[in-house]
Amino acid sequence: MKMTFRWYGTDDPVSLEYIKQIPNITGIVSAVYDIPVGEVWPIEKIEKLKAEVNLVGLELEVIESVPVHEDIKLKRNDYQRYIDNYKQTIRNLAKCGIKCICYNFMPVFDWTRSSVDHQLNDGSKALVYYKNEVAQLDPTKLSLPGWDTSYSVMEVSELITAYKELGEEGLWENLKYFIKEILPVAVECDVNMAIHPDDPPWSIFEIPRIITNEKNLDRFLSLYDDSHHGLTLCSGSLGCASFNDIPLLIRKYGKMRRIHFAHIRNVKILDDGSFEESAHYSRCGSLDMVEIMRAYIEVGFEGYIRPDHGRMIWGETGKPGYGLYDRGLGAMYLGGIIDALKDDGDL
Ligand code: DNO
Repeated sequence: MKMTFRWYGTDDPVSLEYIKQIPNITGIVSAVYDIPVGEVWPIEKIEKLKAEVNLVGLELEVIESVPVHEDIKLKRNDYQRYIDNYKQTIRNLAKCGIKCICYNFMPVFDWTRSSVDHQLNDGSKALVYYKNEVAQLDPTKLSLPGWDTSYSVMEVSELITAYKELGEEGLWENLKYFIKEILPVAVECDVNMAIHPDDPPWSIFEIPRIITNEKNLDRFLSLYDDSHHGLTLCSGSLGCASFNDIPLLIRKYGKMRRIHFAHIRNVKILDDGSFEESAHYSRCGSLDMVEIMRAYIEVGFEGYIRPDHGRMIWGETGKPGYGLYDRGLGAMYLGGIIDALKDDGDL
């Protein structure tokens, strides 16, 4: 396993030099952020990002994310041009040494929470999803970090209507088309495509969501019979629904060599199915992190792993979920579990 850390580029308040000081991090996960969704990522920009990362002695082998344009997900308007662009971006990334691309197929909204700075009992601030509060939200007025904010209120309303009309099966059809188009390129370039599950893994605002549970992950993987077609197994996204058994999913898809990237974080599931993002430490949430790491080690996982969302602690401010301190604690906790479980103590 290679322990990595997400970095949002030069605008990120967390510096590469600080990330480098976390003892077990060997690589950075990042993206080119100044290209509009759907356009080709030029080689020069990817090379520049890579050079910045390499300068501090870290690797850049994973991209999170290359976003999928809504026209592709809806298979309308300019979708074929955007798919061709996506293929070219895969080729360009491969030329720069990228081995794994994370992406998602969530309509309109990426991850969704009711609050990104909810104060927990210990004074730290965390992202939370309270079902009753989400039910009150106006989806056209939402804006969270990581979301594509280039859409106007009108456009978001139109998109929501289009997805409701498309429905789940329509979304599956469009995903299938996209996968059949891009995977041959990924295979040829030897790049692993790792879809990120929907977060949370259930439909929100009556918009379909399909990368949600074991049955649908099976269906997704059956769309293309090649190991380059795989998953970002996100313990927090899938694990906030008690119907998902994370160690079981890791063992199953890990044995099949379909997990390429592991996002590891803990969540505390509340009685009504709401959840709070907690510290990585097992006792703070509902997931058994030791069992999760045991599953990865058992299947001989050799892909990339990263601590996922952290709380804001010690007065840190910044991008919700992506501060330095709590993710640093998470990386060390996960590293400690790995060392304790592995016979040879080797990452
Ligand atoms: C949230 C992240 C997601 C993820 C994308 C992948 O913090 O896990 O935004 O990067 O869904 O495409």
